[in-house]
Amino acid sequence: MIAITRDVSPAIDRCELTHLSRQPIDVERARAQHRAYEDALERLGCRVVRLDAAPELPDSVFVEDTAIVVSEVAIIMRPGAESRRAETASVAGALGRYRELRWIEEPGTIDGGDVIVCGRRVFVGRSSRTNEAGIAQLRNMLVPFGYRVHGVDLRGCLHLKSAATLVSTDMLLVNPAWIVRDQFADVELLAVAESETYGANVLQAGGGWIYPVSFPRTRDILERHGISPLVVEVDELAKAEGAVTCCSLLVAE
Ligand code: CIR
Repeated sequence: MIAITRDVSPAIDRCELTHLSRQPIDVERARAQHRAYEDALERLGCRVVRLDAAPELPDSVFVEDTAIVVSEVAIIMRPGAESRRAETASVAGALGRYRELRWIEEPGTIDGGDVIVCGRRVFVGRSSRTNEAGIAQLRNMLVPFGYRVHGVDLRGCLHLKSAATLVSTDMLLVNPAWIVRDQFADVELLAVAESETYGANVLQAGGGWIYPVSFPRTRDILERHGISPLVVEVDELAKAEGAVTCCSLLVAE
């Protein structure tokens, strides 16, 4: 498994913010947390391919939003925030070594953080970043490979993956307040601890999981279900509204 990452931009304190108010971000601390996250990926058996920081692109550390990768193809997103569109070029350059590329085009917009690939089912959140035209383009690209693409509603959060992430092929960790349960038929839903609103973002990578230290109650719930994640500090990156899935793009070799 390859994990594509990108170093933290020195301009990260000019990041997009939707649900959080701006707080100063310590770039060196964010970088240290990002390195520790990359170490965790390596401990899980991933080979980290780190792209250079982009000083002019504040949110570029959040590579998840720029593409989705399945075994047949990589689809380069057209991010919903205009300030993030230029992030895709260098990610496409890296992904082109491993997959044939397709591109979401205007008027479509999708952030990769809105896309969950669950076996042959693909859930795409209708968010402030992802529109129906983008979902329709993604569907047209993936249906020929045997995937079913389902648009799902979310409320109160930035991306679908703020509200739900995969812990296994048929189980999602979710914040029930931010999704519509019925839209995930046949998938087991494991709820976060009620007090840990932002706890639904866990990264399954290589042979295990990566999870923020900040959600101990939900971690207990995961452990009780046999999921023992490596724990990382990402509170500096969280000030930019990022979490653990958004800092890598996983490419199965
Ligand atoms: C943004 O608003 O686009 C960034 N500040 C945060 C993106 C986080 N991405 C993700 O969770 N997939």
